[in-house]
Amino acid sequence: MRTRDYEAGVNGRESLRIPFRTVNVRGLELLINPDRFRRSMEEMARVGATKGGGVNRLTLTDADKQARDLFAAWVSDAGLELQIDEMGNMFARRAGREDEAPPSMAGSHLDSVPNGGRFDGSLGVLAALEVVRTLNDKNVSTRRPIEIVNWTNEEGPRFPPSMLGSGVFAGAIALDTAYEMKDANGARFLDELERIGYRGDAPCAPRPIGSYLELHIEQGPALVSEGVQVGVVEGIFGLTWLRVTMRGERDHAGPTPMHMRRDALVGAARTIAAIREIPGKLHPEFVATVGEFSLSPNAINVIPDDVTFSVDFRHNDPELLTEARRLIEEAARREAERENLEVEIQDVGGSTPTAFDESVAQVIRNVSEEAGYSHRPMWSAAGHDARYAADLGPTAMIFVPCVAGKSHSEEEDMDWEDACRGCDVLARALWKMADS
Ligand code: HGY
Ligand code: MN
Ligand code: MN
Repeated sequence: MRTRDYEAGVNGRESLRIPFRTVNVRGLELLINPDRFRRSMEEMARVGATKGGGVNRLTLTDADKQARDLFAAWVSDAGLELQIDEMGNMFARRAGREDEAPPSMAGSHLDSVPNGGRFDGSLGVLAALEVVRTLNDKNVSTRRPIEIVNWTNEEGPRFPPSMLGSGVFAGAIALDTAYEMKDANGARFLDELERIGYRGDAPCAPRPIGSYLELHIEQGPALVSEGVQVGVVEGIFGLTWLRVTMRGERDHAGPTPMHMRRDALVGAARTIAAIREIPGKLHPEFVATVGEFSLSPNAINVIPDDVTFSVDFRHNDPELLTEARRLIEEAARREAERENLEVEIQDVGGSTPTAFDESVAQVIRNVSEEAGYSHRPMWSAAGHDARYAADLGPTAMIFVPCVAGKSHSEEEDMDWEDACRGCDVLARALWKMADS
């Protein structure tokens, strides 16, 4: 893991070796305690740590359990009441003066993609924890209760679709559907949730929320390329996940003449090449990705007869998402016919584009101004649990830059100053929302 000595900038502490790119945070008037926040981020980054400086914490694995247990211990140390629901979503609650009022929520996720980054998700959960620790330090009460959330299975690669825990919580996905999901090895979601001991009793169902805030790295190049410190996220792209299977005929790679072949890999390859051209036909911000691919028998001298690949496509215009799906299906059927293959297109999940709440976005703008941080409006092309929280109450997100905009990779990195600034904006905004 790349580490650098932490400049003794905060409280004059001696150098501490941490895995973050560090910059002097002396110049920031922070509400939060940057040392304590960094230590928690650093300790969480060790859970499922990979040699390349990232984390491997697929949902409901032992590493996910370890992260949950660590978070639960910190929640208890902070004197919060921990509630775990039927999907394993974790809600750490700090009482409010009017404790019956719908809570002000803030959170994100502790699961990761395979060999992902150590900030994706963790930043939002641990920044929310740091805000509550700061309110405790300052003995500040809030009108509303505050709930920090660690959502189950935000990422999705093991048990698609992504944002599963928040999707069930918002009533968009049925609990039983989630429970019966199976991973590539046939393990069932419910069995894994019980195995790690996080199948809670609290109902995983819609309830009123006063507001929801999520701090996250941008995972894209806009903020870092423009030198802007805070992204005020006003909405989130819709995304659709499909799995396409093409079946042909297994045969010998030698004696089978080319005109007699039904090669599933050729049909899939031509379809994938066609998919790559679709975003350019629709919109500069339209994106499409083939991320999963499997074929059988995967033998050098056998014509492949069975190929499955995923398609992930996103935009903030629902009509373009519909058109993209039509074009993808058209390409798959065309190439299947050309190679005399069977083709099956399966829905794996998705979510619709959603505008966040303008009043919450305005609070983020105001507190960023107050603190003297530059900011700009933007939409998120990455999926986040805020998408489903927005169905239950006023929601918006705070983005901060990450190095080169890179994410879902062990190279994911950020300047410590940006992490602190994001946490500071979350503190100021959550404090306001919880007293509103
Ligand atoms: O896929 C996404 O955008 C999110 O990281 N789960
Ligand atoms: Mn994330
Ligand atoms: Mn992610």
